Amino acid sequence: MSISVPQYAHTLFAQPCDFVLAAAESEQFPLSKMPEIAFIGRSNVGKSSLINALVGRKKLARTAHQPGRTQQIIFFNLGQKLMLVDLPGYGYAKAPRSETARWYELMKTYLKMRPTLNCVCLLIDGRHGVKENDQEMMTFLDRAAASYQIVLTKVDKVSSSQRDVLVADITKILGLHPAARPGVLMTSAAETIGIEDLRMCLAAFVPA
Ligand SMILES: Nc1nc2c(ncn2[C@@H]2O[C@H](COP(=O)(O)OP(=O)(O)OP(=O)(O)O)[C@@H](O)[C@H]2O)c(=O)[nH]1
Ligand SMILES: [Mg+2]
Repeated sequence: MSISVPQYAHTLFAQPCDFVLAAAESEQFPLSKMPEIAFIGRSNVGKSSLINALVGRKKLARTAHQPGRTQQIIFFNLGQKLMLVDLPGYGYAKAPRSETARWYELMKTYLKMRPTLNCVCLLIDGRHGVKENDQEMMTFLDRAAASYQIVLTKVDKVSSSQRDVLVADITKILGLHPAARPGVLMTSAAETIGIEDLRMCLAAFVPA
């Protein structure tokens, strides 16, 4: 008997999800054959919170009130089927320059050389829209030929008319970026909005 896509996605993300390791250098990236999804975006955009919401755990990925908390690349194994990767946030003005340069290099190495990377979720804070450094990241991902999905976060703080404007603006920008997947997903980790849709989008990378 076949199961529906929503059921498959729900079951996939209900599997146990375990911390694998936190890598500060590319030599530490784990060997893996699982399809991999990375979460990237400005500092404080809600990457760790979104990973927690996807796997239904409150404290798997560490979240923080202070921006710039995730400073390493953190790997999580979802039921031996999918690797979820929490990348350090970019654009935190108060981070020391030397550290920022190091994180950027690590992130760029990861994005360029990870053969199992199937999709990058590029998170955009729904309250702020696309910033210059988000556009730079899109251009970087285009050049690295890394396919990416735009995911709006914190939409619980955004009115429905603001959401419409944001989606229209982003759709225009996406036309300029060849590696961007079409469409914009709207999510709120705080109020569990759009989480099932994101699960379905990501489950498509996992063979049934
Ligand atoms: N209102 C609202 N707040 C959220 C949501 N998701 C995350 N936050 C808050 O935003 C802040 C940052 O969340 P994180 O998940 O730590 O963000 P991050 O992108 O992992 O941050 P760094 O690792 O520091 O780059 C925390 O205070 C969260 O509680 C959401 O859906 N709605
Ligand atoms: Mg984080």
